[in-house]
Amino acid sequence: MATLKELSHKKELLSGGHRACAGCTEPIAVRQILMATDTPIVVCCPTGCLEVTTTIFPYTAWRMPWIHSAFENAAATISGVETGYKALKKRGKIDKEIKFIAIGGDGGTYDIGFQALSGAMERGHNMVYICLDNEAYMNTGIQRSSATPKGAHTTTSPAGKVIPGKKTFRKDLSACIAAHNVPYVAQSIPSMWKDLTNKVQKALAVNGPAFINVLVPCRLGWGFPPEKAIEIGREAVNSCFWPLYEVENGEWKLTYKPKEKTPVKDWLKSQVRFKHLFRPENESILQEIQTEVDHNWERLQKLCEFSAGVV
Ligand SMILES: Cc1ncc(C[n+]2csc(CCOP(=O)(O)OP(=O)(O)O)c2C)c(N)n1
Ligand code: SF4
Repeated sequence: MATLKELSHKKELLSGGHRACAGCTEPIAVRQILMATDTPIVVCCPTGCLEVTTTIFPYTAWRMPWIHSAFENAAATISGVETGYKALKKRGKIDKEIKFIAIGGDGGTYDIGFQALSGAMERGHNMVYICLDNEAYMNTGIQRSSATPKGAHTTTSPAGKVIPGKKTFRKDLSACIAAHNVPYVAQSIPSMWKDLTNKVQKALAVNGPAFINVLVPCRLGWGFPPEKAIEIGREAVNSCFWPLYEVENGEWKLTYKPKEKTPVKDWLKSQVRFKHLFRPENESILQEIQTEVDHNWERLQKLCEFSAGVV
């Protein structure tokens, strides 16, 4: 695996000068993703923060072939491109090794693009789908998605007299994709660059579909100072709210175990979207969130132990 020094010498495939907010972790994640390979890549992005901030007409920040597709069908678009590539290769019209990646937000992945993603995974395309999960529809003004955590304030789950933020827990999309029995599924975060670049390398190396769910702290929707973005991501991992693991050919493995599991309220406290949860009347919600995180963490560890014995 490449060292940080080696990676720093590589040409950046996403240029500066894009329009993401200061402190946004999406461009950081994308740089890490694109650094993980020397093979030429074609990327497809549905509508979302990454797309609107990197492709303001007539400019592009992508130093590579890049396709924009509708909000609902990035996985279908890239699987079509991959199929076209295979056909050209078969006819001897192309001999280059090329990799195909779709990168969507949680709205375009957990919700509206879910059918396209599920279909592409099931058909077995040689492609990687990466979700940049900032836990809401940020580009259109911070509306809740099925990835938004319970209790978060968004413009469509506003914390006030009627509701105390989002009422339901988040969807476990990584487990949904693992249930498609694809060769590689993982969760990662740009706060742990080595974890993310290793996982992208593995995902690109498998013959078949791979999926990586990347938590990307959003300074605007989450509400934190821009310089805290990487630290806040690390806290999500250390509290086990966002565990780092991979599912390789059916075997679940933790790729990072926090030395000390921190209370999830410390992570929640760092963000404006959870501010109301610290009022005395919302104490029980904090407890519910901690119970859910503990339960998911226990279950994940058991899955890892169990699958190591049977795969
Ligand atoms: C079918 C459809 N519905 C709604 C929209 C409007 N729209 C564009 S981007 C977006 C939200 C994107 O959210 P997400 O995928 O989470 O990406 P983020 O902006 O948070 O990075 C919405 C609702 C659209 N373009 N197409
Ligand atoms: S709204 Fe959030 S995800 Fe979108 S560019 Fe700004 S910080 Fe990044």
